Amino acid sequence: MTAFLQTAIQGAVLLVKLNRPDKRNALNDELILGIEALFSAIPDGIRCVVLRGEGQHFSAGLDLSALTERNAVQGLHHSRMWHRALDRVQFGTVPVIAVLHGACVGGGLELAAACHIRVAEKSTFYALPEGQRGIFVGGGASVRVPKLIGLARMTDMMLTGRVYTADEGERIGLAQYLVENGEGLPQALALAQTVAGNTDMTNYALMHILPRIAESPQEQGLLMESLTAAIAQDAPEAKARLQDFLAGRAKKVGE
Ligand code: 1HE
Repeated sequence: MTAFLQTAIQGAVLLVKLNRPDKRNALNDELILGIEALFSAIPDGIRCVVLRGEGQHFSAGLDLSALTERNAVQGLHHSRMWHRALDRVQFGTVPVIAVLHGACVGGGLELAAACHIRVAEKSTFYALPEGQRGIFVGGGASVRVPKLIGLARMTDMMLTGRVYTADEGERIGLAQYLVENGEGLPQALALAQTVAGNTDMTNYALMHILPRIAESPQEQGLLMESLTAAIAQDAPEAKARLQDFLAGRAKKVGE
């Protein structure tokens, strides 16, 4: 595996760190291919991933140094490589929680948007500088970012270079959690414990079925929902959890 990615296992959680701090975790091909390989082969026993960045920033996005050498067709293949890699993050085998701090810009935001939960520390800032650099997003932002914040906000970010602060980012939907600096990892690990404790079917449905339902016409979406609900409730572990609640052994909502 590339030295630009560091991994550690903590129980059922795989900790993954972007490890290129001298370049602000700029994402070169080695890193993107490393992400694709890692998320294609999550070890057995891992039930959740926590992804973060070494140094002062989550990621400065695409490594711009390689960009000047590519022609159009090479650029097309490069963008498709990013799509493959970030699809492995979004549609892999386990949910992924990103811990954001400092810059979460360009391709860094594209990577974060492929994760299932984003925990942002107060130092986080978000931007899509592609517009100002004369290029276009190529790592999936045009599909994933409008789903988080809406088309109008993404258009504004790219037309004007607008930078959103951590507080604003949480308000508009770039992150689901906002925490003090240094609290991102503990918060993500606590969430990861909960996620890891879900049934396999629940996590699979949330990662793979819900996004497809959300993009379906109503009739197909509702049918897929019913099928998913029927399969989920049929599982013995689901029945056991319901019995636990009825017998007063399970937590109430909010406990
Ligand atoms: C880089 C990159 C990079 C830093 N590619 N080398 N992304 C951007 O347009 C963001 C560009 N980066 C920045 O605006 C700033 O670096 C930060 C705000 C993220 C951080 O600032 P700072 O002061 O902490 O660091 P720095 O001094 O700017 O950078 C430190 C080193 O990292 C420096 O190299 P050095 O050899 O002079 O030490 C920088 O050149 C290098 N560096 N960011 C290459 N991005 C799939 S399509 C996605 C398209 C995009 O992502 S476009 C957006 C790219």
